[in-house]
Parts: sequence; C-alpha cells; structure tokens
Amino acid sequence: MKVKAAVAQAAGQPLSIETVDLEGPQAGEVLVEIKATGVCHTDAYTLSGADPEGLFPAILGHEGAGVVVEVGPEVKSLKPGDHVIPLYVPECRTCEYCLSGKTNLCQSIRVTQGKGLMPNGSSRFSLGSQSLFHYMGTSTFANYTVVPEISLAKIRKDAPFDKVCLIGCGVTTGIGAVINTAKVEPGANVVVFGLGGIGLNVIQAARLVGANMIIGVDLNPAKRPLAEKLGMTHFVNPKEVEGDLVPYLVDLTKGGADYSFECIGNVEVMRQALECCHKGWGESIIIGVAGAGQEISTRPFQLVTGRVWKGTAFGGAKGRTDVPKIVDWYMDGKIDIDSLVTHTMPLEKINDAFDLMHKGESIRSVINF
Ligand code: NAD
Ligand code: DAO
Ligand code: ZN
Repeated sequence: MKVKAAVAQAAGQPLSIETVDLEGPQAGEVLVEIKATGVCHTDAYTLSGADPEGLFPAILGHEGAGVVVEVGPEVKSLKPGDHVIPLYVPECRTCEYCLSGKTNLCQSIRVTQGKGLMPNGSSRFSLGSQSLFHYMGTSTFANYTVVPEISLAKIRKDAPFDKVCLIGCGVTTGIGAVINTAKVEPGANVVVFGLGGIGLNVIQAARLVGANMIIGVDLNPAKRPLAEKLGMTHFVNPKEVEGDLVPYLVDLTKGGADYSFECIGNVEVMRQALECCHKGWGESIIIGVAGAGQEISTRPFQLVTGRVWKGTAFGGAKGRTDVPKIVDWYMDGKIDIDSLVTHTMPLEKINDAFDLMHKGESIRSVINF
C-alpha cells in the first residue's frame, strides 16, 4: 500500500515527506495506522549522525499511538480495531531476559531491530527501488507502519492518541526511572538534571511517590514554570551558581541527593549527578544518551563510599504489561501529559518540530495524522 512518511535520507539532512510503499504484515507482524506521534530528542540524536546504530535511509519515530488495521499469520494477542502503542523495547515474555525478572531488555528481536529490519531480516518500507530501514522497530513517522506483535502494547480505546503517544517514550522513561529503577521512596530528596520531556516526567513521578525536595537543574530558565507545575520544589540554573555546582547541591540537600537523574546525555553532567549524591547511599540514574564514543568518569572513591551509578532504558518498563497501566494513570488524572504537549502539527511540518526542540522552545511536539 502507499503511505505518507517522513523519510530520513541521510544524517544531518531535514526529513523529506514522501509517498512510500509499505508491504503487508508477515508472520508475527501487525499493520498499524499511526494516529499521532511525538518527536523525541532521540530521533534528533539519530538524525544528527551521532547515533552509532543510526541507519539511512530510514523512517524514524518511536513515540506513537494508533489502531491495528491487519494482523499477519500467527498473531494471537491483537486484532483489527485494537488501539496500540508501539514499543521500542519489545516484551516477548519467553526469552531469557524477559523470564529473568531482572530486566525489561527483551532480546528476542534485538539483532534485527538494531539492523533496521523486521524479525525475519527484511524491510516492509521502500521508496521506488530503494529499501528503507525501520527505526527502533517502530517507525512512527508514517501514517501506517508494520510492527512486530511483541512490540505493541494494547491500550484502552477511550484514550486520546495525541496525548498517550508520549507514553511510548518520554512519559514511561521518566516515570519508570523513578518507580522501577530508582524505587524512590516518600520523603527522599531528588535532583533532576535536564527539564525536557524526560526530566519533567521524572519530576512528576517524584511528586507522585511523595518525594520531599525535588530539585530541577537546567541552563534554560524557560523550563522553570512547567517544572514547578509538575512538582519541582527548587530550581537551580548552573549559570547562576557561584562556585561549583556539586557542593552547592550537596549543601541545598543537607548532605546530598538520595536520588539524582541525568536527563540530558552530557557526560560531564553525569559526573555531577553522581557526585551530588549522598555519601553512603545516594543513587544516580543515567537516562540521557551520550554521543558515540563518549565516556563517563569519576573518582572510584565516590563508589567506595556508597554512591551508586545506574542506568535505565524505557524506565525499566515491560511495555506490554506496564504501558496499559500508565495509560490508565493518565485517564484517571494521576499524571499530566497534556502540559507536555507544547506544539501540534501535521506530518508536513515535522522539520519544525526538530527546530523547536533545538531552540529549546518545545517540550514535545506531537504530529497528528
Ligand atoms: P530535551 O532536549 O527535551 O531536554 C534536555 C534538557 O536539558 C533541556 O531542557 C536543556 O535545556 C537541558 N540541558 C542541556 N544541557 C544542560 C546542562 N549542561 N546542564 C543543565 N541542563 C542542560 O531532551 P529529552 O527528550 O528530555 O531527552 C533527554 C535525554 O534522554 C536525551 O539524551 C535522550 O536521548 C534521552 N532518552 C533516553 C531514554 C532512555 O530510555 N534511557 C529514553 C528517551 C530519551
Ligand atoms: O537491548 O541492547 C538493548 C537495547 C535496547 C534499547 C534501549 C534504548 C534506550 C535508550 C534509547 C532511547 C530511546 C528513545
Ligand atoms: Zn523477551
């Protein structure tokens, strides 16, 4: 079938709006009509060429929501008409990783997903004679896409696509980092570095679990009002701090953060996030994705004296199990997604979404199909 898509032809180039060919779903695959998709910093990271796994030409996008149109042979858990959120971390429930109970990093289709292909090693998208790569198993910058069954979370039908699409990445990543990875407890002091789509969700989850101080750190003061609305109790702009940021944060928290979260992808900030943690028990969670080849460093004595460094992907969430619950939290008014959608636009304007992100003017732009 012919579908409308934003194609990333090469690193560093704007996306081009094209009519591309999409083959129907094969065994274990599902054809989804994408109704809305967010534009995340990670799409920009891949488009920039900094992503070592980035492949071109490709159809990017990993923060979508839509409706099942057709299922391929052997698909059992979904049927046409079901509402779904595509998952860049699948949940097969049968691989060693899924069964371990220790991680959300299902590995059953990791190799082919990383190669931009469906699990049987081929692509469903093409433009003329040119095959196009899938992206993160989702490729939501198209009005129709094919996704493996194990990479789709079935959600309730009354949830608005143009809001719950953000549960496909930013919302779940930030909230899951607090609840699943750090397991922040009531009364904890939390420092959040970076108040974009991820950091703001860390903040609202910290409030949800009853954190005490929720300190947001960002170079852009325009991020302050929304962060305060979502639960930030203190704002720190590193440019306005006299002296080093780490001792300033240790003083502010009277000994250091119980939990810190790096939501930027900056390796210097990752070090600050670890070192502002409380001696003996403070835990720092890396969420941001750093550029290819970059490395983190600290003095090992920071770890010897009890600080803990952790990382998290998709907030440690098992998508098919946890995403429908997060949709319920939104529908029950427990979490705010509406405030995070700062801009909406049609697919034709998707390059504006990247410009707004780079200028620091958006939290999330949502493309409505
Ligand atoms: P964003 O660009 O919307 O937000 C980043 C924020 O950091 C901005 O507000 C910016 O002003 C601030 N900032 C930049 N440099 C800073 C500095 N030196 N000190 C303080 N603040 C600074 O990005 P986002 O969409 O929120 O994503 C954040 C990061 O999380 C990205 O690296 C993204 O790739 C990553 N990410 C990770 C996962 C995961 O599963 N681990 C999932 C999604 C996104
Ligand atoms: O299993 O090896 C693996 C990788 C799983 C994908 C994790 C990606 C998380 C970070 C990228 C942010 C995506 C928006
Ligand atoms: Zn698995």
